[in-house]
Amino acid sequence: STLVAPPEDGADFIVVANRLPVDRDTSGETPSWRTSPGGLVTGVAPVMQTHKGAWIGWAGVADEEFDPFDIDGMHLVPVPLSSEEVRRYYEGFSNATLWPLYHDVIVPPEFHRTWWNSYRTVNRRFAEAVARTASEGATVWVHDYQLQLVPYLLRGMRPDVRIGFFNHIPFPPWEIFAQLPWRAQILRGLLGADLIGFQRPADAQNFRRAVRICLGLPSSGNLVKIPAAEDPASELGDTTTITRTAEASAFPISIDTEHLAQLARDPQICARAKEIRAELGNPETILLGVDRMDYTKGIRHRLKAYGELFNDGVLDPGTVTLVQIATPSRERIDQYQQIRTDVELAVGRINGEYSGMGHPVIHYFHHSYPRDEMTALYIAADVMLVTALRDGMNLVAKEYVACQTDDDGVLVLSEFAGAAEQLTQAVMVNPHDISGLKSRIAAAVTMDPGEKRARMRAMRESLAEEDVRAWSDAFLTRLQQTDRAGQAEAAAL
Ligand code: ADQ
Repeated sequence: STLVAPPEDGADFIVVANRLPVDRDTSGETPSWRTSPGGLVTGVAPVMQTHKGAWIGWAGVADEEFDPFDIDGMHLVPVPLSSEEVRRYYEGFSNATLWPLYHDVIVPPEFHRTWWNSYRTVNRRFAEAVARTASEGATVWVHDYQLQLVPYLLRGMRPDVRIGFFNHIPFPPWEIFAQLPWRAQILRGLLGADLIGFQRPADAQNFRRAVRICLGLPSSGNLVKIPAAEDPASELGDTTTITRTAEASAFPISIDTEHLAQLARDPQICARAKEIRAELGNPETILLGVDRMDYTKGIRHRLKAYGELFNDGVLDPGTVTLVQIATPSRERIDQYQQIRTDVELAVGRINGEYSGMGHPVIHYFHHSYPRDEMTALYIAADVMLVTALRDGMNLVAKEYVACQTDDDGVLVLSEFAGAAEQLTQAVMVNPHDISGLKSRIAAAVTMDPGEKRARMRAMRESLAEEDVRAWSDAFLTRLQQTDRAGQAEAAAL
């Protein structure tokens, strides 16, 4: 790569993510931007405000270029994508190659060289945008699987900046990752960072092991030793001269716990929760599922277990109902059309078989809701079902817990969600084990109030400490230390 000179008036803290935290609103006379406050915004907002911050990402509109702009105290730098790049880089390589590969190949990943080429092109464009925006010695935090080459490319252009990377999804075991034709390039891409963060220690371990096997680079503890020669043509670089180290370790992401708890105490939202219960016919038990419509979330397994419980006479259709919300997601990808069809078929069958007049056993919604309504649903629900087959973290599980301010609710949680490592008092399930899933759901429905309270209180207490600010603080503090530690380590070798 060619070196890029730091700009005069650059930003000293930069977040890089596939998407900017805004949506284009074209409903009015002149198009405008609407902020879409996600978890990441909350986590990095304090740093953005105390530094000269910038956020670099795609604005969500293909084939259009936008100038940088400011909104809600954030400086946003849009990176353009053509509609062909959206198909190849985003829907293709990111979501039909990497996403299934990194989630235990639940569906077969597709490998296409055209998609890979587009991924490289777009990653380079992102890296260039950062290189042009970052002040001398700036801190850059790159997010997620869409941008795994950015750390390496950016380091080539701007060796002066500190680079952190956080992977929001799992990192697969070598035995699965090895399928990827461009595995070495992806690992090198990530190793361009000083600190590579993962959701679970096991993900970090998988990454370091892949680096050892594929690139022949040794690690000690969480530190990977990086040799001088980073020869992109060879799978075994020169491991003799080590110039720096990169740390790969776990930083489990969290939520804005206090804000959610506040919403959950808001009288209007509590009234809405009561109203939801009434609208559902005041059943004895409300179960809730909230997911993006994605094959990783285990919605089919959940529905199968739930339906069988009526057939077995364990659940009574007159007193129990499930609210299943599945947010539309990645709808142009075949496998996402398939999962939607499968889920809708299952919902139809179960309702057809067990519902009474005016009492469906499943209320199914395929759209998204404002935060207030989501909170009311969390409060209204007696049992939350999180049955992901594989999930980096799963914030829904944490959000549900944060909203149970009266400690009255049960979380059924997949052991394959990263959240299982923090929410250890949940009712744990292996979603592949339908019999086990059924007995856990039944146990959750009939759990006695004392046990519910004890479990929920323990989980809420841990979330009060480990919120999304604590997460970003921990990562960014480590990033500052790692660089120095890395230099010292390298010098000592
Ligand atoms: P996701 O796969 O999107 O995130 P998750 O962590 O559950 O999964 O986050 C979903 C978010 O969307 C939650 O905040 C939830 O409240 C919200 N949401 C879901 N359905 C909604 C609806 N119908 N209306 C409104 N809001 C809705 C990826 C990884 C996860 C990881 C996160 C963060 O796959 O494993 O936890 O990133 O790192």
